[in-house]
Amino acid sequence: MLLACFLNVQAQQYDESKVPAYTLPDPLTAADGRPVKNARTWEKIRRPEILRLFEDNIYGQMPRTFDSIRFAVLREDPRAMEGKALLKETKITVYRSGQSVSIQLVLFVPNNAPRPVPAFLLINNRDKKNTDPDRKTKSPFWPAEMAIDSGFAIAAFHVSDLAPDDKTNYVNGMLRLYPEQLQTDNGMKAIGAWAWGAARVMDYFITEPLIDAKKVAVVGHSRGGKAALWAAAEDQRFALCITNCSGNSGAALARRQFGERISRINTTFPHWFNNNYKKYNDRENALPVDQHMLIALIAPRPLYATNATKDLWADPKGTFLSLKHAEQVYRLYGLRSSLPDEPPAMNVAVEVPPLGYHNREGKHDMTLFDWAHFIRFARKSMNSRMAM
Ligand code: GTR
Repeated sequence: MLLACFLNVQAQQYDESKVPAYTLPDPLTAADGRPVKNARTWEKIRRPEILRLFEDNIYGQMPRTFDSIRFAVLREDPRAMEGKALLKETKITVYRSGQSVSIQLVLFVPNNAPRPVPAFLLINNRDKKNTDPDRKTKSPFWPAEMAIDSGFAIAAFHVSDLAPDDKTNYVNGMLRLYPEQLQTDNGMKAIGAWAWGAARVMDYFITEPLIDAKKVAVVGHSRGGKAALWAAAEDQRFALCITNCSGNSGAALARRQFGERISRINTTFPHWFNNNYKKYNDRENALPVDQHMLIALIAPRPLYATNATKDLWADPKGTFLSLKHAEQVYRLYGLRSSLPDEPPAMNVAVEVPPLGYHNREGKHDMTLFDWAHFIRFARKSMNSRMAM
């Protein structure tokens, strides 16, 4: 067993010259061979096909129905952050078939910006202290003061409310409402559950007069970044997606087999993706999709992806290439990407919508540098003619 683990770790590689030749599945050829030449055919035929392929082969189904949803205010402080912001904590409870699940949402809204305001929503996969409503802990992972000073609301929920991040306990969350998901090979697991949670927060934002629900960015780091991508792909109400160091099964191309691979992620985290995904362990080329098609599902909405130079595990180049290969779908909407042909130098941000990217100096993390660029990109997205 130990030896097997060791061999598995050894199988990951960081040598660009060892990236195999590969052919990506074409986002613009429909299953019946028809070329997709305009946004209409993309939306009517090809986009639903690709969404289905991701559901069936990677992230699982996304249940859309439930019996009811309730929003209960737990705490409201109009003079939080020394008067700069309103703090509102809300319990979002979803009911189905006699079961319920609750999401605890922390939200700060700037007091000096015209309401309703645009918002960032973080899918928090790290310690809850990172999103401290009392601001005793001020973490760069969720720099609420920075967002508030920039005129944005900022919200967060913790992944454990939806599915504990654990291969046995992940079922003890929203999946209690959807036990049928556990009976099928294309049923959702933890990453799907976290993305589903983001969609329920959006259900709440739509009823919240403080928030401009047409201007909500879903943000996630690493495994949270995978969930943010999936949330934005599944729920087109998100105006913008920010995926930080999301790597394998996130924004990085699987076929490059660089850094983390499908076999490894499925072994270490068997509770993240559906059962069918295990068929692609060491068989990346057999997948009917690659991750550029996940980016394409977010088009024409703006997307910002990041990497960190010391985080080769998440394949910075493969992430950049994924965005490049999604450009063709943005073009169907008349949107030109400003991404250069080659990845930009370290710390150089391409922050022109619809596709933004940077590779920050440093390790696997989400920092003030990253957030400063998210804010600039979100601002530009809002000021342009695009979705946000
Ligand atoms: C790693 C995993 C990555 C990424 C990361 C994280 O162990 O291999 O895919 O999700 O965890 O979430 O920080």
